[in-house]
Amino acid sequence: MTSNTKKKVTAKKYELTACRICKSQKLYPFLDLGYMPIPNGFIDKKDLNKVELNYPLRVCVCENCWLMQLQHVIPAEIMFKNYLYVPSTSKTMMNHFDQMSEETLKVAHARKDNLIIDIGSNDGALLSFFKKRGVQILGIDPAENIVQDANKRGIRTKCAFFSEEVGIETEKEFGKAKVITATNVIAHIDDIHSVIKGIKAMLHPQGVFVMEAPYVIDLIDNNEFDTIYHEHLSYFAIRPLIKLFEMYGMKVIDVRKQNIHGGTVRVYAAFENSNYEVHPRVSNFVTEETLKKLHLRTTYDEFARRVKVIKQDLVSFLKRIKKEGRSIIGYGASAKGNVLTNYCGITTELLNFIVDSTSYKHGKYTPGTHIPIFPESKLEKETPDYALLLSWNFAEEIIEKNKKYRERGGQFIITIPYLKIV
Ligand code: JHZ
Repeated sequence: MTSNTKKKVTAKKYELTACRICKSQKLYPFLDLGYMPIPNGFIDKKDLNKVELNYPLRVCVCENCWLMQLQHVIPAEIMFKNYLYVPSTSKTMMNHFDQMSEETLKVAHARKDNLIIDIGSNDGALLSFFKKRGVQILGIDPAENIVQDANKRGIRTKCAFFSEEVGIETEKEFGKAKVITATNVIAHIDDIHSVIKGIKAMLHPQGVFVMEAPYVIDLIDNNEFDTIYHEHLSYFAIRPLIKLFEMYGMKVIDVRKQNIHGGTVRVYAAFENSNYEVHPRVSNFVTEETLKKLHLRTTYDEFARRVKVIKQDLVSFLKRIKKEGRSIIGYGASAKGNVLTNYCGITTELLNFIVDSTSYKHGKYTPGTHIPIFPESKLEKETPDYALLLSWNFAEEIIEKNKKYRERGGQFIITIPYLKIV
């Protein structure tokens, strides 16, 4: 464990002054997770003693449209230009994308000559399934390292931060898209209005836009506080999204709940005057959001209270078993794991190391907490007493593939929605 200098970056500089969607200034702050490094800012060994910038991680909710959002916005260039997260190392993710590509093409009545554009296409995990189904594909992503790899593997990808200008330019170069997808990326973009304008520029008049994002009801109900990090600027419910699309002559035509990432919504939108009808599921979601009291401060205050309890319970449990002489490691060097460990002050005093399936992350150290990351095979070799599941969203896949570890007495610690041992 090294002790580098942590530098707090002035909160004022990045503070939000109005709601990202409706521009109201009635922002109610309810949870402060402290100062943290950027969530995917994994560190090379040679940089461990360098100054590490820590930014405020606080959440508020707009009391006009009830969009939950971060109170501070860290510039995208700092977070996404060189990116280490890729979805394709998880079987669960790949099955999810396979199903998504099939469903989306059906909803949009797409033909083989239609263009499908994926915003935030990362390593082309989703586009690879569209390609397999024979349609034309184009990815747009800002991470230079990942875009290079995607193009080498035959996934046509343009390197850019998506915006209105990029949308207009892309339409001129490639024509209209029948389907535009955006999984886990709209919540990451500050100027959401520019994004919708860019989508409008590229979308065919009878096309569909499909986005996925963690659903705020699941996040609150299941205490998924570690999904709150600097990359995730917005935490979507359906009601604020309907409002956003309406501002631009578009309508939400369907919403389908997905089990991925602790509960996600897949939202379909199209032009107001297109042929698509609005599915009754859309109003069911809106009703549910009222029943769940997303329009009341107490819902958010209660959530913040539970987060503090989780922290206390987890830290005292880890300290106790460590004192008893047990060995503990982390499983999954996820962004959410970096939030959990930084918020709870979990360093190498408690976790010996973390294992992860992403080769880009091997040999690096977690931001802030400086825990070394190794390939998953190290779990087999060392058989620690406990593995703290830092990617609880893939619990099923991870627990299933580590049967041998469990047979030898190894146990998994799961933190979300509450502390349990498997
Ligand atoms: P995972 C990322 O968040 C970043 P993270 C991003 N901001 C986002 O929105 C969400 O995804 C959706 C590893 N793993 O998906 C791989 C194993 O080691 O929870 C990953 O490093 N073995 C775009 O980083 C990590 O766990 C396995 O068997 O919080 C999972 O990261 C499996 C299945 C995964 O996302």
